[in-house]
Amino acid sequence: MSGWHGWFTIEHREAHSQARTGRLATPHGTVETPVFMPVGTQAAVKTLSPHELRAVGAQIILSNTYHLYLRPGSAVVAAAGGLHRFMAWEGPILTDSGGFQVFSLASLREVTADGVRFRSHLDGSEHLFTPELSMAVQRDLGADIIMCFDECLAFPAPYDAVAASVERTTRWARRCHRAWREEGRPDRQALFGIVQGGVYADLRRRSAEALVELDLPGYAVGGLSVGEPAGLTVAVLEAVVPLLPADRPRYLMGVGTPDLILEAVWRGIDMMDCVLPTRMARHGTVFTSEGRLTVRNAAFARDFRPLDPACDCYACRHFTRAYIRHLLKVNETLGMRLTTIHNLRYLHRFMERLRQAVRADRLPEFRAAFYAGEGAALG
Ligand code: PRF
Ligand code: ZN
Repeated sequence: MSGWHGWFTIEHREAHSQARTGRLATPHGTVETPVFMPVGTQAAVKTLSPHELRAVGAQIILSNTYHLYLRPGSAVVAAAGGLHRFMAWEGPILTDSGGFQVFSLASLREVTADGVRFRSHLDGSEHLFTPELSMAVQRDLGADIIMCFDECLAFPAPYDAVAASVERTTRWARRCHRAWREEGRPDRQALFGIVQGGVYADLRRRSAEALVELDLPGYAVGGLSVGEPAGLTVAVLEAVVPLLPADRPRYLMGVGTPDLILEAVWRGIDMMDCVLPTRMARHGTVFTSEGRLTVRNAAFARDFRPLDPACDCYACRHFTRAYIRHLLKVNETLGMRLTTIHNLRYLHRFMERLRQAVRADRLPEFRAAFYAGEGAALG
């Protein structure tokens, strides 16, 4: 295989929707799509070891350029032999560009044509992030998939502000593309573009068309799940996906509830990530085949059933709701580890069931059964 051409192959197109199954071949193994990517912001999926991640069915994980640039610094990770070796995760990794995190975490931002000047949320030190720096840091981290440096505005944002932001994001994507081709590792790292444009159809189109012109290995839909109602998320997705090349992977950034995952896959999305399942778990809320359950609640003090009787995860095979509730109440870290293992296992099994439904041309049946049963209470 030469370069990224041929990284993605579509296996099956579902008969009643835009959904498809595929295989994404990376230098660290092949990923079956549609796929959910757990988030390991600081080079760790909070509370879990790589061995445990593997055991819940994780195929690829996401990490963050912004956080790793600030701590420990990309030079440390590069000296360790790259992010895979540093964290001892041998599977594929995707790094986000820092664009989104600079806008959501850093303070005193100043956006210029060149990039974003900001103060670290950790110690107040001043930094300038540019498309070229994001590409250099992501090259040194060595992820299999890297993302263009973009600007993501919160919802709602006025039309003129979004138009200017799309203009900037487009120019930054061209600079990322040049840096990746000339100073990066295009043979080992696939660069994905990120479509912005908020909820404005013409701006989404402008953004998508400019990125498609760059002929990138994959495309992400950014700027969603930033405060807009779920109906709008789905409407924008429906407008954007047809603008993207059918033979490239499509990644919806920051979406991770089972219902939105299902609606996104229905509309042709291949990859998703979200901190929600792991964050919810640490706060004591788990997905189950009967809906969401907050195991911290007093109602479970003497409930000696597993979190989800239908689940095959380590937590459900060995521990009761009452015990896990106790661990969470007394702040034993095992409690958060068990709920995290369970939620990730639940979502990876959900993705496996989705892929099976797509392959069998039974996505409408899967969707109807989901909303009649577990989906009614999952949200
Ligand atoms: N851009 C980047 N990362 C992101 C987003 C984005 O728009 C989102 C939007 N929900 C999540 N993560 N670079
Ligand atoms: Zn479980």
